[in-house]
Amino acid sequence: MSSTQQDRRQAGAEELITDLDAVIVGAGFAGLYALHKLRDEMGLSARIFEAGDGVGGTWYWNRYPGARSDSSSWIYCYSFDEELREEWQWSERYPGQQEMLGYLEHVAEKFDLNRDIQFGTRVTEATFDEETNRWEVRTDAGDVVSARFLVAALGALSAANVPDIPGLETFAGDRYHTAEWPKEGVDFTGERVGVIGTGATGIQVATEIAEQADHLTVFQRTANYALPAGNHPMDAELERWYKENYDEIWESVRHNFSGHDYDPIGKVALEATPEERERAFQERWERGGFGLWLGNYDDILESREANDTVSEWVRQKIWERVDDPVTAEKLTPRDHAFGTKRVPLEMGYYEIFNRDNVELVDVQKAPIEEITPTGVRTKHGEYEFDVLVFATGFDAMTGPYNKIDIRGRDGQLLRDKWAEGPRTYLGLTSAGYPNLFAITGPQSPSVLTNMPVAIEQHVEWISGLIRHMRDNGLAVVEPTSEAEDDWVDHSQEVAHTTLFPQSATWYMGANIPGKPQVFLPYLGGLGGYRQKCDEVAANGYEGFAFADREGSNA
Ligand code: N01
Repeated sequence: MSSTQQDRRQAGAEELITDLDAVIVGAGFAGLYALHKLRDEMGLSARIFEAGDGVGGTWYWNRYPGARSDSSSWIYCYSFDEELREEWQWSERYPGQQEMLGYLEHVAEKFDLNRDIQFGTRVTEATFDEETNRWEVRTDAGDVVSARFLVAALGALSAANVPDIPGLETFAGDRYHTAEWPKEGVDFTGERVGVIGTGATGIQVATEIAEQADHLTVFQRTANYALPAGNHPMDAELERWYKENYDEIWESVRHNFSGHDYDPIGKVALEATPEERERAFQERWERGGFGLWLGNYDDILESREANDTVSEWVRQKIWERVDDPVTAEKLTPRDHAFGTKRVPLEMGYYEIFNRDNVELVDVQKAPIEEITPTGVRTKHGEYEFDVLVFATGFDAMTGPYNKIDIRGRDGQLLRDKWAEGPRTYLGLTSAGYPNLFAITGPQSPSVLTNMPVAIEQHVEWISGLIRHMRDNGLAVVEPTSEAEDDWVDHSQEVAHTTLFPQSATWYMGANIPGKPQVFLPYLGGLGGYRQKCDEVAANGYEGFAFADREGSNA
């Protein structure tokens, strides 16, 4: 809040309140489509508040070198507009950050969205007023807005996590988190660089920095099973193919498990011969992408024995690519099952460790004890740097909600309600928080899917519900506690039929000290989830309670 606004509030001066039908928080893939849908297709008054000074969300903030999509470009985009999909040309299978950002800027321009986006403005508070049945939303720019609906398009991975390492503030060199990368870029030429973290981001950024820096040290706590991306330029034939088959391709990704273009093998690994498995794994490896993870045998993420077959196979592949056996062993994951931690895609990552200017430090064996003015001290010694890069991930899924004071009925803070883990109905709504909708929120398939496909499903479902309310003179919607309890239980049950909860991952909240350890996304698959949401709607929005404008139950 600006000091003038603060002074005004403290002095109890009357505030300028804007009335809207909907406030949307965030101008990434989700927020942009929500604005288009609610404003242009449904005629509602709506505004986005966006902390960045441009659209793009993830693609606005994550400008680090090597940032790149890991979903096929022709399905990592919107499908809702035929003209948009025809006119846009992707240059690669996996577009880089600048191309992704360019796409989202193009979308904002095409649909004239910017006029209803307030940039550089962070929503700090949202309070549901039980008298008026409206949300009062406040921002750090001093705005006060009253809205019937609040749409959280916050992103699942938008609350950057910088670990609380002693001495962090004392570092005298330059320090960056990958998700808050400076727009002007960073020149690593001639620099000694330390990268902390080897998740999907750390792997991408280290691969690029290795080429430029004088010396690069990668601090690895958990080795990952990274798979070759298999990126390639788009050619005319591929573009013709996906444009001609667009409807069919999208019909498939909307209804399959992950929203990606990988078909499961349709049998179990343990019934295949070793030769068959070898062939199946090798084919997927060569094609690149998530095929080994999302298009593999049916039992690899459910049976430890089946999983061992692919885990061991990927370990061998890592060994084949790294010259030094000690480094190869450090890079080989042995503490978790393949695929239970988000699988990163790489483009030459393992080979950087064959270079003279790159060193790998295992901080599981020798944890980081302190950041010093000149570098990083582990149990085994001190490393000196000019630049430190934190590729240390996010307070995933619930973190972005916890950063805002969201008060529902009886003034209860959402973060207090979620203190033991998120509680939602369908990952879309939460009891006690009427007319609040989460796009790709916790307990929805979200991060386990190709996000734009999941986002379109959510935005379309939410707008269907708002339309239903309008057609029936309803003003307030809220899930029942029973429906919510059932969904929370179901979402945990599904996760626990798999190997996922056995690994310490951000899916489980394990990367943030003190965070409750519950499986955060919904593992039932996008297709099944879509069907469930559609059934709920077809059955008169079962599990929801409605009230009219005066608050009378309907
Ligand atoms: O974050 P992460 P990310 N000391 O949490 C380590 C998506 N994404 O930004 O594994 C030392 O995965 C931590 O160690 P450990 C994708 O969904 C997509 O890489 O917790 N190390 C880990 O190595 C992805 O999963 C793309 O033991 C510490 C790393 O930091 C998600 O974003 C690209 C530490 C964090 O890895 C998050 O990925 C990039 C400490 N104190 C990301 N604290 C696409 O391609 C943390 N670490 C689209």
